[in-house]
Amino acid sequence: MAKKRALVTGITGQDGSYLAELLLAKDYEVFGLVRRTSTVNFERIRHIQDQITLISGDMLDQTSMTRALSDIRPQEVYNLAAQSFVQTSWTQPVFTGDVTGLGVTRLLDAIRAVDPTIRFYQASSSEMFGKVQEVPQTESTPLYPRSPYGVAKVYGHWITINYRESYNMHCTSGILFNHESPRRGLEFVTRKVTHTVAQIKLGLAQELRIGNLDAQRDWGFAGDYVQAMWLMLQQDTPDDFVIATGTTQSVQRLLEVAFGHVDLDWNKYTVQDERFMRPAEVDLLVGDPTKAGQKLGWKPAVTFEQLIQMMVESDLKLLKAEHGK
Ligand code: NAP
Ligand code: G4F
Repeated sequence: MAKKRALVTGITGQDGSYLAELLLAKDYEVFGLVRRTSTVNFERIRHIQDQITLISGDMLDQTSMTRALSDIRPQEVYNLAAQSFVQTSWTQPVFTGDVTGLGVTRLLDAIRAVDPTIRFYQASSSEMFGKVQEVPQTESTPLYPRSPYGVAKVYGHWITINYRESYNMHCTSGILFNHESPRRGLEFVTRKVTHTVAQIKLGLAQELRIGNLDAQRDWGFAGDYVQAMWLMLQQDTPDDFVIATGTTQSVQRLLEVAFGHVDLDWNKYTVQDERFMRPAEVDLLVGDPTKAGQKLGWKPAVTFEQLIQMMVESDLKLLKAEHGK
């Protein structure tokens, strides 16, 4: 039997790399849409690069998507591409709206034109809940985004539902809460903390400059969350699903666990810095993954403490290799 084909946008990102590994393990032919950059940034997929096919394309360029879909003829498309850093969305609001919001419509419309039977996954975000209207947040919690990124994701979420309802397409939206890993970008708070903690432990840095310590997030492991993405596209009926751990931790708790893992006192090394405060904050995110548990049989395996310890260990290893320690 011919292998199933999947196209992943954002394959060079954190989730794209874990999802590509999962799909390969499930014997898919995996294709990734990658944008042109002046330097190659394939670090996260280098270990599987000979097993996947990369296609040139951009979320700003619908022609490139139509061409990719016509050439590949995938059965499944996972849209993970986005300008995904919330802080940057205040300095680049129009660009964020174009890539993270309108980009979804470009891709959906390319699918509609090439093959409307393709199953589509949209990477929606808990950031859409923003100023939360209820705790915990479920699939039916009203949305109240608090950043240009959150607003763009609301657009992407609703256009996914709209294509499902207008054209009867298999369009599914995963509302994923924060998920992290050793492959997380260095600008996000978990990785910034674990990387700096490892630097301090090895004598390569003296302090950690940080923003709001009171913000609370529902943090899970990216490796667990990509399994939910795949499970969603195996359902007969497209739907929306919240993917979360159901527990929440503060940024201060993150510091305690990360510094504590290497026997350091976070208080001695941490400096609050206005530059990392946001014009509008999302104070408390905690998701209710009951529906995903019941319908997908999904549940997270890695705890918050295990996740942060895994990330600190990985950063220690990385830095020791880089600095010959
Ligand atoms: P990430 O590491 O920032 O990866 C983003 C990916 O999008 C990268 O591969 C990037 O390519 C690609 N991309 C950006 N602009 C593009 C463009 N114009 N055309 C084509 N590709 C473009 O993000 P992530 O953490 O893996 O998240 C994956 C998706 O889930 C994103 O949509 C994010 O918004 C969403 N999400 C993430 C979380 C989370 O906690 N991680 C939670 C909810 C939702 P380059 O390598 O070239 O930059
Ligand atoms: O790690 P963060 O930058 O992630 P944020 O804003 O929650 O967004 C991530 O998760 C979303 C899901 O809800 C995704 F959709 C999105 O793409 C991205 O993956 O910040 C987390 C919290 C914020 O409240 C921020 O104010 O940490 C607080 N924080 C405190 N000090 C900091 C810092 N965040 C960063 N990045 N850097 C700091 O120094």
